[in-house]
Amino acid sequence: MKSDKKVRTMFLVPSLLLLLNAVKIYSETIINENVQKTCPVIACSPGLNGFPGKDGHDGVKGEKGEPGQGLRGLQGPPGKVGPPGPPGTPGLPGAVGLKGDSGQKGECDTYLDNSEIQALRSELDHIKNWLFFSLGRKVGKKFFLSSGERMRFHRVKALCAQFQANVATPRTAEENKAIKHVAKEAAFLGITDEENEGQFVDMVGARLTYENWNQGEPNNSGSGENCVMLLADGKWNDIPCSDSHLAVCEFSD
Ligand code: MMA
Ligand code: CA
Repeated sequence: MKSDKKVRTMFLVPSLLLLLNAVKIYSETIINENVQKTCPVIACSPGLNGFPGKDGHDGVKGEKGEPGQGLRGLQGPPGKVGPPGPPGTPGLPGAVGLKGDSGQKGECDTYLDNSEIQALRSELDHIKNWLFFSLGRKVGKKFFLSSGERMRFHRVKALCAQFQANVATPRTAEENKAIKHVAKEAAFLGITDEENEGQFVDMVGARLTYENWNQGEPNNSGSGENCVMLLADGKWNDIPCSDSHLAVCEFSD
């Protein structure tokens, strides 16, 4: 029995030593793991850390940094329209334009045919007749009209000329009668002897072919009488051109 016990002991002792060694290695491993898990500060620093201190004063502002390397953002929407600026200086005059097309000659003739023109002429004659009936008198192609105003001879000439007319100058007894009808009072005639005393002529200097002097006229009375007036009865008298009498003009078609 003693020998069995020896043999068993010879085998058991080394096994026990191996087992002890394994337990030792295992227990050290567990201890190291627990230390790292439960007390990292103690494991890394010799003492306990205090509470964090107060914030320090602001430092000096640093220099502007370099532009960032990031991608540029999208362009923003346009800003509001600003107030209008002051007006600019006037521009230079533009170039002269091209010459226009020549108008069509006689284009207006196409607007009225002959019958229409004839109708207008007829109406114009109609209106003239009304005028003569109420204000004037027509003899042949001549018609006489009075403005109803009295004025000196040179003004009568100017007034008639203004209407492309002439001072009333009777060439016949009929015309003389027509002028008497138009003139409700004494009127100047287009006859003078301003150029040659005693030589009465018309407004273009032509000798008279018809005369109707009152008895004893022309007498160049007083300081001189170079103009002629039509009396109420149709007779003529020479008078000063500076007198004022009715203006009667004669118009031709
Ligand atoms: C006025 C004057 C003359 C005219 C005589 C006629 C006195 O003068 O009208 O022109 O010849 O009368 O008596
Ligand atoms: Ca006279």
